[in-house]
Amino acid sequence: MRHLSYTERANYCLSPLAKRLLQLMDEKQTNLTISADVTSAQKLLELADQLGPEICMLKTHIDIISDFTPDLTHTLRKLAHQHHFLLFEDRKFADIGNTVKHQYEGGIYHIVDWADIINAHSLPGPGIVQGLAQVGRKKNRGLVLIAEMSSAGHFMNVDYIRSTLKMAEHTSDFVIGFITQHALSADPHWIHMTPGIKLETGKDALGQQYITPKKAILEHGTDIIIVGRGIIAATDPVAEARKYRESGWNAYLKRCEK
Ligand code: 5BU
Repeated sequence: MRHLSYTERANYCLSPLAKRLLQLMDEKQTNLTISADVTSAQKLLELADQLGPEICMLKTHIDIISDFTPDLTHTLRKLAHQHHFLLFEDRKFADIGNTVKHQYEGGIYHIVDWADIINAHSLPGPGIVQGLAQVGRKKNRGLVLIAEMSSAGHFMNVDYIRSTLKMAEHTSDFVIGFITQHALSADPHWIHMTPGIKLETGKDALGQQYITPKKAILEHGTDIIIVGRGIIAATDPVAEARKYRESGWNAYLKRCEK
């Protein structure tokens, strides 16, 4: 069977946000997400502005910013609108439903007000999805469940991954897909996102493991490549982002031909 394009798959999505993301990738011809892991607000905004035209999503760790003010997330939203990308806060919620509701909505960061997408561990069971959905659904947000991490020695075995997919299956109007190293399902509405990406395979000193964009998309069947240091630590991040973009996009085009 021929692999469907992102746009064709958008028709199968119950979540309007998932639909938008899939369409946006084809319109903009990019399946690249930048992981903007910097600690200064100004640096984050600079990256968002410079790399905005190349990406489908900008992934943040808002709690590593040392000079956070609400103005930062307002400006990030403006840039997201201007350059047509979505904001993904890599918060990795991992608590009971009632607690994650507060963490998502309140505190200093008010994540639900600016992040289109958040992620969570499936470990606590379905209550975590229900809690986040109570906050995020009414704002048309989307949740990505972490099925399989990129780090060496993680405990996410085949049963865990399978259970994560099963847990998501009842709530696909809010859960839009997975963080994973391999596609979990052939259902066209699920979006598979892969961190631990570099143009050359390898690892860092703290257990991160890298595969190439081509391997993730063509061999492992995932949809979105998430790249941090491969781009932001380069001397010319824009030129480097274009290389990753091209590599990820060509792999997707090749997959569509199969
Ligand atoms: P890197 O610089 O490309 O290694 O950054 C990867 C980013 O993706 C970083 O923000 C991590 O927190 C994030 N990440 C990951 O690397 N692996 C995972 O399994 C998950 C998130 Br979930």
